[in-house]
Amino acid sequence: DLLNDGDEVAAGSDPFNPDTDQDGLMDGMETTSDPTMADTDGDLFLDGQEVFHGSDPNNPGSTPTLDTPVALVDLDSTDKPVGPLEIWPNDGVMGGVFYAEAGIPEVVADGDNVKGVVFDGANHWFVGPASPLHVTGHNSRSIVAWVYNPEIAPEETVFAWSRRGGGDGTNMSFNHGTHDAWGAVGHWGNDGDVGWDPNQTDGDAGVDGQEKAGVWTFIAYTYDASINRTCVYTDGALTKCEDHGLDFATWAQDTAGRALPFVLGNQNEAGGNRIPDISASMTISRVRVYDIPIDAAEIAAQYNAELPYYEGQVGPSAPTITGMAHSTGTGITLTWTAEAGASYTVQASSDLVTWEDLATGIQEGSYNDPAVLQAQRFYRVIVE
Ligand SMILES: [Ca+2]
Ligand SMILES: [Ca+2]
Ligand SMILES: [Ca+2]
Ligand SMILES: [Ca+2]
Repeated sequence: DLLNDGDEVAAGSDPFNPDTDQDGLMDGMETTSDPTMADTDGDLFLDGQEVFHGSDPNNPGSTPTLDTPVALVDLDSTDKPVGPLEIWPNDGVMGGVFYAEAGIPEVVADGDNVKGVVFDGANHWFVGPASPLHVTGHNSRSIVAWVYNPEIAPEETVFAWSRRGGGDGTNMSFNHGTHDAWGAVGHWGNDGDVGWDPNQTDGDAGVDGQEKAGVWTFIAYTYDASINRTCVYTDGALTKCEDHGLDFATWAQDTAGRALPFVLGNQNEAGGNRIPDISASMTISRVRVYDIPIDAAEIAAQYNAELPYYEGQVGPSAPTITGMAHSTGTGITLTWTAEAGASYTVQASSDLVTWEDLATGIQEGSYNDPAVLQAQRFYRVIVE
């Protein structure tokens, strides 16, 4: 971008973030679109989102179909050599790199040769490209990650953008923590925050959530702006959803007007800097970020596809419900794919938000629910 790195650092801008208009395309990638206009053709879709999803950023008659997940960020430690990792290349469509801003974390391989990057909870985090404007504001987004968290603190950040400090609904942090209000997601404020406990929307009990310590676990976050709903998932299965009353206004710039970056293992403060307090103390193996709300089937498919790499340290595969039979007098019978040695919980809901346990400790792959006199009733099956 014609500034040398020393001048950029001296001026407070970021030599790794040369995306002048913050549309997700670095200046050098804008070969046909305008590098100083985020939406060159004025069709309300940013140049980056158009290019990533296959539409023409110079033709307002060409707009993206946002139904296929395309990873903007794809960080994968499993193909990296063991040892210090100062620069973590982004394999996602945005390109660029994440760099170690303070201490330099290391890639390690455990006894089963499963690789991840160890974050020490003090000086380890990475700063990446600027968050594009189409995942800030009141826009949809998703994050998935494979993490191994030996001990879980109330708030430990896996991936973040925007910035802390408020107001409500302005931050974006995906966490692996025990806090029932914001252990999973920090959007800032009680309305927006989400924890890992399906039965708690606030409070600080921190004892019965679905965050898992001491095992490899696949965690996922989705925010669907069209219905203002956040959902979080554990090991391919839905943990909980929360519907929000406020309009999100996720920050794109810091208080000095500089583009806020994606951050792995920490969050941005209001001034665009990072402090150690809420950084990750865990091993992170893979992270991907999307600019659409990916659905439950996609999350289960990703979990099942990558599970073999972590096999032996995580639980059985997420079950697939294979049948729902109804007959008068006996109710509804669910059947699913059960694995030997696994136990399952069946839950029901009338609104996909609040779930109740119908039965736990089921070893076989079927369950009969006699309570069917309701307008609508949803079911899910979770591996225990
Ligand atoms: Ca750009
Ligand atoms: Ca542009
Ligand atoms: Ca456009
Ligand atoms: Ca277009």
